[in-house]
Amino acid sequence: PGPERKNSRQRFVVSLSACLFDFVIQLLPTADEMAVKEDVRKLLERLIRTIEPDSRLLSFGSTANGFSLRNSDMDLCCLIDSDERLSAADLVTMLGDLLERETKFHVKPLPHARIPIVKLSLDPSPGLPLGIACDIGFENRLALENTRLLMCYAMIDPTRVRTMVLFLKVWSKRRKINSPYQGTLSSYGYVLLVIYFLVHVKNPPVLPNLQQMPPLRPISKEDTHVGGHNTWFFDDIELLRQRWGSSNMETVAELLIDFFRYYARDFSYNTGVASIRAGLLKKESKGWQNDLTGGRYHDARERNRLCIEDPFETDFNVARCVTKDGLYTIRGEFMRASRILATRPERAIVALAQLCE
Ligand code: 3AT
Ligand code: MG
Repeated sequence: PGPERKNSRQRFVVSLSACLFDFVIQLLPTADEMAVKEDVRKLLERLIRTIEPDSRLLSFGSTANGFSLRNSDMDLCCLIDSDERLSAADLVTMLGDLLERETKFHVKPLPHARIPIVKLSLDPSPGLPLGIACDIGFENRLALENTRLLMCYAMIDPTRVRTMVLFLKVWSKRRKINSPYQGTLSSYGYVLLVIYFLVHVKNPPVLPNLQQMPPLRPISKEDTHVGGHNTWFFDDIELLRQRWGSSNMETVAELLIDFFRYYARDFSYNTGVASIRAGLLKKESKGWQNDLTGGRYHDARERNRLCIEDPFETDFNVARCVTKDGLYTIRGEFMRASRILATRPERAIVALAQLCE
């Protein structure tokens, strides 16, 4: 490119980066909101302890990993530190009854779901203008660990990682491609796509692979396995910050532009599996080809259109809810975003508004 074009590109990415920071900051939860959520967690923990005295209620998902937007729902996990405990289904039923009696929450127990949960919500009120939505699950230790993994990734390079993730969450919600129940991808799935891109696609990488770094001291299998899954990763973030200086100096805008281009054009959707643990894998090697028919599920063919390996539950495709139409829409959105950013409108703020229209 001639020097003039190069200059105009430089100006655009600098101003787009500034706009991205401003945009995202406005969408962060307020201190008030965080305090209310913590109060709700404590209240619920107190109530649960009337059923299971040795239990703790922990937060996971976006409220705990640093990727929370204003008014995002609360994911809570109840851990019970005793050997004789009720089944998750029984707990869900009992807790549902208790909360219905004792609180103002709307309560919906789902004891027979794949992962039994109680769904709660509070209507908006003057002190809580947007209400609150919350899911309580039981013994979901893997979710606590994957939350901690994402949080560690966020802490290595908070500015670039958090800005990209938060922007993509807003974008995917506004563009209506963030509903696993309607055949598109969960927030968790988008976060994994971002980390995959920053660890395995960018060269030099923006983030190290925390699951493949050598441990500082010998580790035993008991310490690292949860329900048969290896959940070890390098989590000494202070040390990592001293040691890991990425030589990738791209701005958040450059990374975002490249992210959209990569998933619009280059990712091999038909054969590839995005794994933050192991890089690009083949569907074939995991038995995730989408032409596999038969089996227990009528919709087996639909389940592996988009493949994202869970970092710990490696036989689990995080994007299994994405349908053929859903993937078509998502890729269309990646292309649209890529196109808008390639035209470099005069003002970066216009590009952002257009992206999230
Ligand atoms: P929102 O702010 O709620 O949009 P989030 O970061 O809380 O985003 P999700 O609600 O999608 O993300 O997921 C919350 C946590 O639940 C993240 C992860 O620990 C677990 N989780 C969600 N979906 C899956 C999945 N498909 N496989 C394994 N764990 C999952
Ligand atoms: Mg959530």
